[in-house]
Amino acid sequence: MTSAESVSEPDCLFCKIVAGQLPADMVVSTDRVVAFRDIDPKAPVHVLVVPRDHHGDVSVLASSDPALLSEMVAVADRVAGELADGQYRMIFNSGPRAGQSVFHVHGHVLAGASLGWSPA
Ligand code: D5M
Repeated sequence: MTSAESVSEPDCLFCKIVAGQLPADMVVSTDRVVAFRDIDPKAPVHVLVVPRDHHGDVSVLASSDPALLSEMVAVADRVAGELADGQYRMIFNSGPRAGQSVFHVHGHVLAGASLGWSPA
């Protein structure tokens, strides 16, 4: 399946970014994954790693296409290597109480600083 044939949802914000219907500050693009800067950065480098295909959250993706989840981690590693010193935190918010607001799976890649540890 090519990127032009990605599985998408019509009302999904990230599907629209993947399709080029909305702008984004892209940093990496592969056959199955894109990475673009978060609009509300929480670290000097804050990039979202997003599969082109629509999956609601990380647990759905882990069940349906674990190889794609692995590709997302590889892209996160590439982003941190290209934009920072290779060290990073990757976060998946799964569910509204965990802070998920966009229901197209995405990993937050935070890098470029010493990171604190205070999610609450
Ligand atoms: O993360 C969703 C993230 O998506 C949140 O950090 C803001 C970011 N966001 C929302 N709209 C955009 C656009 N248009 N470009 C880039 N980043 C965006 P969650 O874990 O679901 O809360």
